[in-house]
Amino acid sequence: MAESTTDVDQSLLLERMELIRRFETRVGELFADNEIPGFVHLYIGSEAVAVGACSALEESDYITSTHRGHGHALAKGLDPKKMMAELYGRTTGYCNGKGGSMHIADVDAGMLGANGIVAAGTPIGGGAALASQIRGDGDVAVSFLGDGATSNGPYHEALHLAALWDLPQIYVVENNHYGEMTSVHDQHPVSDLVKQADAYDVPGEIVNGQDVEEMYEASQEAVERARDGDGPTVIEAKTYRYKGHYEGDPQWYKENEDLPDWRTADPVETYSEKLIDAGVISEDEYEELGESIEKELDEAVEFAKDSPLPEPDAAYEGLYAEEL
Ligand SMILES: Cc1ncc(C[n+]2csc(CCOP(=O)(O)OP(=O)(O)O)c2C)c(N)n1
Repeated sequence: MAESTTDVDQSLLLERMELIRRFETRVGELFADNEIPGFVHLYIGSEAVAVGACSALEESDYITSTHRGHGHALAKGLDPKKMMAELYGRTTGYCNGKGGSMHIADVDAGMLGANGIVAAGTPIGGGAALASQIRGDGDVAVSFLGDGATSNGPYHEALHLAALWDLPQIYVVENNHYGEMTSVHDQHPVSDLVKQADAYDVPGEIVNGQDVEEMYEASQEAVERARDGDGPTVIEAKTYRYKGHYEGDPQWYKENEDLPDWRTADPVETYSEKLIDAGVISEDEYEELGESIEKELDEAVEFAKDSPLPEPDAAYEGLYAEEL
């Protein structure tokens, strides 16, 4: 049996990654069939990043997400049924069907929102971290952002303040090698984006974002540092965006030779093989896991389709806070 490198529940890591991979694959198919309105940006290829980072968190901790947020939401424990309903624009969705793919949020679960504005989650995470620091409750906030987002002002303002005030915030930079249709090398003067953390005297680490256990270990260290009052960390997860920027993107800008190299390090396949080889799960159990997730997704789609669309008047609801 291969030696276990981690104290975490390995089966749960695999389960969460498998759920994200299958949820995203299903969403891609439904979108192609014109079932889902709006834009959809899929997370396939980066499952280990969200799952590794969120597995180091408690339920009361916070995350902020990006326009590619389904994986983050599922990793934080959100319900695929309510997510699917939101994607379908139905009243039973997380935002009553008014948010769609880019605005899935569940404050009670610590998921402070996917976000259509690049880098906008970073100051929101900073606010959550500041609130936790003032309350003294030990909660931390993880802000996921893309490589493209690291050149946006809000990230640097948030990081600056987090460093100055020792906020319990962790920045997970998902370097998936593309920002929209441009390669990371054509957008950034540095090859390792984590170097930006030096400017704020913040500890930074590069992690293989295709390895869920490596991602978990790095996140756990950063979480401990944050809970101990020692301030923020930047983790640069090197990963890959298998799909286009959005569903329907023909990806003419991608160099074909990029893909095979990264696919050999597929985070879900390599981890399932590792756990089967180590005897943590059997091949049969792995197959059953896939089947049970597919069934859960069938039910989620059925639930979404059976749910009503919002009434036009609902556009006037939720504009102002009702309780302060
Ligand atoms: C402030 C802002 N500028 C530009 C855009 C348009 N836009 C949407 S996604 C994107 C690229 C983001 O790239 P990255 O952060 O690397 O995320 P990825 O799509 O690779 O996951 C851009 C420029 C936007 N939504 N918000």
